Amino acid sequence: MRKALLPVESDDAGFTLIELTMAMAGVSLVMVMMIAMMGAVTRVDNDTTNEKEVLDNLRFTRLLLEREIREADVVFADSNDFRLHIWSDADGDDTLDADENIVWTPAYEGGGVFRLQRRDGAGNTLLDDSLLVLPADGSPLFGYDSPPPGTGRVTLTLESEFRLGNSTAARNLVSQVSLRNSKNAGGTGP
Ligand SMILES: [Ca+2]
Repeated sequence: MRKALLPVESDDAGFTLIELTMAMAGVSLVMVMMIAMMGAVTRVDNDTTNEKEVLDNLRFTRLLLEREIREADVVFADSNDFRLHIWSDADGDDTLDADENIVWTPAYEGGGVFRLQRRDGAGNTLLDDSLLVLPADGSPLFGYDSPPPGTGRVTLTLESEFRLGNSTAARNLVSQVSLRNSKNAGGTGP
């Protein structure tokens, strides 16, 4: 009895080994597929995170500039496509105080990328977080409805690049801001 059973047990063992090998191969295949899928999901997730971060920064920069331009009283004549020179009479005393004499210019970081820098006459300097590039469509950073100092509305074109897979993509935000307190509609500033 016992002897008769032995070969059967042996056969069972061999069959189980083949089964096990096949099962392991199957599991390996599924794991490889899962890892590949997770890689793809992570890449898409990274792209989305990059784009979201860039857009969040751009929106914050736009908010900062919009608020400042809206409150500005004068856009000085030396303003141009890449330089915005304004007077924001914060204390309303009709006098140009040092900290109300504000210049926004690009500060180049290299590699075609720059940050906006805000300087005032009191020596305060602020460097914005957004990494900007020149607008691909050739739009100026600062556009004017009428040449400074007769400006009543400033158009901002803020553009950033972010990684998309193995390449880069660009997003821009365009915003038109009217000077609410304009003292220089007639074209004369201090
Ligand atoms: Ca003042």
